[in-house]
Amino acid sequence: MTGTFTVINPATATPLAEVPRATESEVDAVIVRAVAAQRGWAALPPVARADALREFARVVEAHGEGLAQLEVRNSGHPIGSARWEAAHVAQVLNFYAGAPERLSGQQIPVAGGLDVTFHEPYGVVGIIVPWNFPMTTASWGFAPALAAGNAVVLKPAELTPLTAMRLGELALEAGLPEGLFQVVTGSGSVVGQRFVSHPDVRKVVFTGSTEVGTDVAAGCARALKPVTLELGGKSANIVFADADLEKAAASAPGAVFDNAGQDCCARSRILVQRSVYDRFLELLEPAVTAWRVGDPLLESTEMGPLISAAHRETVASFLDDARVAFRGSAPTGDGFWFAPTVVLAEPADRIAQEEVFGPVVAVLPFDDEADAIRLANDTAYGLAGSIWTESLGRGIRVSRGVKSGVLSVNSHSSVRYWTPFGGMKASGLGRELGPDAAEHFTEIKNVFFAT
Ligand code: TAP
Repeated sequence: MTGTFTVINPATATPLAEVPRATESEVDAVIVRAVAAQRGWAALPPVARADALREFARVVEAHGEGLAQLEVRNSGHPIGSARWEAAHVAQVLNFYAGAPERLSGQQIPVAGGLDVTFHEPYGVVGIIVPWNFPMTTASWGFAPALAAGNAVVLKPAELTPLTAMRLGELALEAGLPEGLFQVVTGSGSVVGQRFVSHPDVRKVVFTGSTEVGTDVAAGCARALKPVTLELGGKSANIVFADADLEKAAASAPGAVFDNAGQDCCARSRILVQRSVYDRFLELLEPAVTAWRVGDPLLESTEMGPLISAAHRETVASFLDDARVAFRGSAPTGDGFWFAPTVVLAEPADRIAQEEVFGPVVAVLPFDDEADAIRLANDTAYGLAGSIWTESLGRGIRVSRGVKSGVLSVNSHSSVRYWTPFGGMKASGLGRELGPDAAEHFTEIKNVFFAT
């Protein structure tokens, strides 16, 4: 190790842990162990891999409270959210524990013999995750990858490595073979880049910013390895005049301020039909000012701090030339606090185009359905979005017109482990979760048997 780095509690701005910073040769040693472990894992009967993943899920569930408490301290997530995240990891593992026995190929009619396809694991899969949802984003990669017979090397973000490290320990406690699921802490430019360049890492899953994701994809292209990218977003929450306005306004803060806006699916643009624009803002204001920001260990807290002092500065920079309509409140004192903020914007404004990744939402008016779709699509991103209308036909038309990977009508839900998740345009490449995710961690081999 070339040393360690310090992990900070963002709610108190105090040091929490010292974590090893892996060197490139240490990453290479980890990959050698992964290659060895993968051979034995892939050779197991499918039912044995399924049982092992169910046991991993059981152990994660049994340690759910500990994982949640750790996430609160490392990421500043409110305890209720952190408990949901820990439970979600166990659910994702359980869901993909059903996959090893379902990864069947095809028998294809051919002349003169028998043609069969096999779904074969890539080998070692490298997973690189960001700091905003450290546990869940990791599980979306490692659960289906392991189910499909791969070994996994996981690099958590330097800001939030603690729950990933704990999951690595729990995998061993659950009896997964040594080397099958390894967590490597260190910098993106060393550990992440080595996953991209190492010939024995045969697939990469990257969740993070569009900027770094583009570099990772270019590196994977050079190494001729597949990559899944889950990147940034600037999702629209579209409110039509015929919507249940009370419900739309009451739910809008949660759709953007959840996890302090550090959410790739944050509905950070609210597009409101002009005829109800003033009324909607009147309804939104009390919902925003009532948003409870504070100690993430309190059950009543809805929003914790931002992840770091540097990130708080970046978020604040978006307000320099913005028209602030109203703000909620946040603690003063230690911790990287930022009050929920509502800004009135024009389509070309920076705040309406770029991902803030903080608790700031831009509100923009639109005229009609076509205008709403045009504005919703008027950013580089295409991850998520919501449509509020009482008209079924409008809900169908607009959801088909908006170029985003995950949309919901009269709700803000984006994530269910059994439905596909991922972005269009600058928001990503490929899909995670859903019924097909384990297949995405296999290569198809076709074998012809002459008879
Ligand atoms: P990034 O700065 O892109 O970092 C993401 C991960 O990549 C971290 O582990 C980072 O390591 C690593 N990394 C940095 N440079 C690298 C390099 N050159 N090669 C390989 N890996 C490298 O993103 P972030 O700031 O942590 O996360 C915020 C972004 O993630 C937002 O844009 C957000 O929208 C996006 N996000 C998307 C989703 C989905 S599912 N679409 C989910 C969550 C977040 P270090 O820790 O060392 O920097």
